[in-house]
Amino acid sequence: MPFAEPVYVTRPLLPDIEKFSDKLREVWGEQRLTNNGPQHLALEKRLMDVLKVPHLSLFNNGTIALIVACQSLRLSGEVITTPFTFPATPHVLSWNNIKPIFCDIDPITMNIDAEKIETMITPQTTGILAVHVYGTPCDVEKIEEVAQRYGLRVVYDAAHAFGVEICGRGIGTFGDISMFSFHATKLFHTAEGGALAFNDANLKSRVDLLKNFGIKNEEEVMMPGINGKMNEMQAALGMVVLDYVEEERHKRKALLDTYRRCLEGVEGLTLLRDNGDNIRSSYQYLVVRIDENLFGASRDYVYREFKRYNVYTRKYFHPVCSDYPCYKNLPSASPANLPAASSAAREVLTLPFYGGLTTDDVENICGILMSFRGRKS
Ligand code: T4K
Repeated sequence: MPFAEPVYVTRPLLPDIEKFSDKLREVWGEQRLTNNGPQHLALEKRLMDVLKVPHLSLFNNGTIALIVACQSLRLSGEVITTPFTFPATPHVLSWNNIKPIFCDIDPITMNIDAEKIETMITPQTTGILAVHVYGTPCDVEKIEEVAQRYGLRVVYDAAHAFGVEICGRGIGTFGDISMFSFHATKLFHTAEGGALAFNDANLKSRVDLLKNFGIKNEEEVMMPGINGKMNEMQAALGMVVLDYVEEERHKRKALLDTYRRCLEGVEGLTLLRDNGDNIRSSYQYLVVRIDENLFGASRDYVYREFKRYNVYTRKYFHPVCSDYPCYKNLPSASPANLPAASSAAREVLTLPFYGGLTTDDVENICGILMSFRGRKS
């Protein structure tokens, strides 16, 4: 039976509207709508605690934050990155006049293959832009080792990794800078928004100048900055949403357990690996890989047929960025160079995953998926 109402891949975490109204009243009272107002300052402070990072700067979205991260580290020439990500990742390099060099991914974690990074380094390489895809941490130790040996900067796109910790250490403390996205579709959100986190205290003033046109004071403009500021309505929403994040994490954990109970062990289906007790999860996406030969139905068939049941899954991340017209002619974009990324992009499907779903909903979704078995493409 199709669902009566559409079931999407995600739905934003919406707090009690009265609580948000109360916060908006505070904003109205201050008559301060943007440019480092009290909500902005309060959220910045709270997020440093929650994410366990020593320094943090809020932004109007994650993409602008990542553009500023590259600027603030003065990246140039070539930067090694992954093709298996959202378009924003390589695009921020292009917007900084940097050539993305695509490195293949690890077939299990689907993150950049840290063992291969070294083979892509040239005299033009200035940095590594790695993504904690679906919130699974990259091989941060190996990446740091290679970066140190070659004097490269490391930026992590942690768009999916809100609240992730490795042995109790905040994921935003690895590398030179990490970017978090606070888009509506993320576990924690400010409708649109993002942040940069870093360990180096000296970066704070440079990042904050770059996101405010380079303005130091009324007399001095220090550099060609951009407008990357988060406004007070976004920050106020974030202050309220933050109160609901732990509850949402628990709900998602229960849904994940149901997905595992229903789908683990099914031939041809592989759920994203459980990262074990040392890794705190972001519970951001529920991803399954579909092996067409073993499951007897292709990922594209499953994606299409789900719609007939009012279930709207997503193929994050197909197509791979190296196939976009703007990148496909780069030598590193050749599919022969990227076999693991190409096969992941053919097989992955992101299933509905958000606290508003019930156990019954998830059991129904899994039942529908199982009914596609053996139906080929
Ligand atoms: N790096 C990585 C690795 C990223 O994944 C992203 C963003 C970025 C960088 C850039 O960060 P931001 O600049 O966005 O902060 C969505 C998000 O828009 C995007 O933020 C996210 N990654 C990406 C993975 O997913 P779309 O184009 O798939 O979104 P959309 O509008 O199709 O939404 C997906 C589903 O969510 C809809 O079918 C219904 C539901 N939805 C969505 C919105 C916006 C709602 O129920 N309510 C909503 O308000 O990109």
